[in-house]
Amino acid sequence: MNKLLSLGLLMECPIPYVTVGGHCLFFDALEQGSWQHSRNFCEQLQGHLVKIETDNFMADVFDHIHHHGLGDASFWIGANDLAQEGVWKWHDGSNVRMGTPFWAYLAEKPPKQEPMGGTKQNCCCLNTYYLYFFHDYACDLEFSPICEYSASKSNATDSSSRDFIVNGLSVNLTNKLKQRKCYNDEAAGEMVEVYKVDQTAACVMKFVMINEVDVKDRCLYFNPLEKGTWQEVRAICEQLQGHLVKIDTANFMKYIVAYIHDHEIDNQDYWNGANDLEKEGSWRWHDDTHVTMGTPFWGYLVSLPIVQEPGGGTEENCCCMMHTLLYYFHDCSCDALLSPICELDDPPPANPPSVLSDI
Ligand SMILES: [Ca+2]
Ligand SMILES: [Ca+2]
Repeated sequence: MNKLLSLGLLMECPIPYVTVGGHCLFFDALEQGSWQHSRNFCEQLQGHLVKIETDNFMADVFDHIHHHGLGDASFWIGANDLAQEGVWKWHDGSNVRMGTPFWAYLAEKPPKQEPMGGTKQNCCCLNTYYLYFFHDYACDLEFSPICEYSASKSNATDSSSRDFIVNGLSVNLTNKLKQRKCYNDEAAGEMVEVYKVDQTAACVMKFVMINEVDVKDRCLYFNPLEKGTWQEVRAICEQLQGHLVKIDTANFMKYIVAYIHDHEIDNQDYWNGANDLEKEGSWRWHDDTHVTMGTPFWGYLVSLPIVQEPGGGTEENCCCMMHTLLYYFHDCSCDALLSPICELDDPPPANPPSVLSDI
């Protein structure tokens, strides 16, 4: 990164805003009011109710709430379906992303995900009770505002937030087929669509490459037909020169969950690489890096009060993604029989350097 860019990252926010994830935000836990009141409150501060368009930014917001002692407050954000029931929008008219890992859920059969309040609930709240996952509520309830400074987007240089292509997953099938380039012939025809793949990208065997602005060069292999214990499917991944997938960013998680739904392999449950086998409560990936805890990664059991996973102690040491729990992380017994999502150890670069250029 060059010097100017790194200076840009040190963007200063006008009082009372603070920098969170490259945005200028103001969390006012003392102010309470309806969604409309909160929106007006933000406008008086040259802002708007915060727009949380990426999962990575959602993780930053959650992190800020927890590290600044705001964990008892519930907050209004900008998302609403006031103009048209069921069509959730931000203040600037852009669409709100639905599903995992943004919205809260009820673990029912079949699983149900918020928003579920119909015309009675048209405003989106990050409720402490629901672990700050998105939830629709009646707009006249009283919560606190999270304001975002309206000019902060033009100053921010956080590429994960700014350059994220909201509809990147909804490229039409023709485009997907044109862009797909990362399977051998054997795999062609089965589970082989990708979202955006560089023409020069090449994963090996049955791996598919996710190559987005915010998630680069990740080669994945989903096999819903294979089932095994965590150890067994880990061995399968290792035979393929890979490991059980390391889901290290919330945006990456979003693409994985979207892939599972788009390919209709969403009646299956999957293992990822996270485990606390070595030391109880210390969740690690295959490379010994720490697993990020909390929202928006980890799910919860719907009980009173709602408690976030992992909660299984020494009985449950492997991380599962269950379709009935909308693919949020849960700890499971490592002996459960689930399917692998493998990731290639050394993916080829999407743009390999040409040795013949400029000669
Ligand atoms: Ca509604
Ligand atoms: Ca455990």
